[in-house]
Amino acid sequence: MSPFHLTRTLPEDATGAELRADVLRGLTGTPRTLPPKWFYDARGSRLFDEITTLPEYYPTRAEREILLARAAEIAAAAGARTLVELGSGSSDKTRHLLDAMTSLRGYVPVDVSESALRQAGRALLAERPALDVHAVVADFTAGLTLPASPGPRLVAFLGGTLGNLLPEERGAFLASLRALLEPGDSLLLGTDLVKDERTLVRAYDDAAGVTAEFNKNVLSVINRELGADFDPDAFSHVAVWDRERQWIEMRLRSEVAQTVKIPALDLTLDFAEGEETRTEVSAKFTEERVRGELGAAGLTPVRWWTDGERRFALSLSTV
Ligand code: AVJ
Repeated sequence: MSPFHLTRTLPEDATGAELRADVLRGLTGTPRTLPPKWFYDARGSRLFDEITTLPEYYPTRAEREILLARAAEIAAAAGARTLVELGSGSSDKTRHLLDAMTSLRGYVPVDVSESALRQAGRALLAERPALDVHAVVADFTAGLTLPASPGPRLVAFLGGTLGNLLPEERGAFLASLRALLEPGDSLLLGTDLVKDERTLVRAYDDAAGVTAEFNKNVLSVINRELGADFDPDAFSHVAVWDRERQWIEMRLRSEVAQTVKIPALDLTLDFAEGEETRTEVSAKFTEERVRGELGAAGLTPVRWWTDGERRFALSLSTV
């Protein structure tokens, strides 16, 4: 069996310092905001996994449908010896792709969660003992250095997570991905597509209330990590489609006028009744917009695949 390598690029305390900075900036700004990456502690990750199984939340199923149907085509077009996966999580959707990549020698999963990387790496090596797995614990939005690996490389960024970045962050992020690629390498990008408002809003405001729990979980994260006294039940979940900016916005609405203390930041916040804090943007794309943003980052889109209902897309780009 090939050894399992793991590289940490996150300093032990990076998360704490970043959370404090993000919460301070976001909750003292106007309007108040919180970055979506803080949803994902152990409970938040479990809730997200539950979201992906909800009848209303179509993106995961639509993307899996494309990967299943097109894995051989994607593998042939990329001809890669190394698969790099950003935000690999449990690597389960990637299995289809890995199985189709006949020239594959190495897999480089990149994630902020070391436990997810270890678990996924172990499971994968049990099935593919000849595969070189080099996991990287990193925040891929903060400038990424990859371990040396045989080219050509296929960098996969799936799940529609690009949409959680704001437009200006997206441009910088795609340019940083472009900078990682060498001639012959390619980028496989998953993007959710613009569709009717009802379908979009229901995907982010499910009947069982799982997305509401997921949204409020960020308050529990801040309570635990920063000693705050948010009462998650005093906030309600809001999901709205911003037609102009073409994104779904999740917010937490303060149901009453209330004061919240965040001791680790020496901060006291007054929330007005009805005041909303933006907790996530999830942009939806058209093919033209994806092409435009890839092109602006110096990437050349070469293939475009959607599911049968054209809800979600995978695009392949080269440099
Ligand atoms: C992390 C991009 C897969 O924006 O759809 C799910 C996160 N938020 N429900 C998305 C999410 C609310 C999700 N992705």
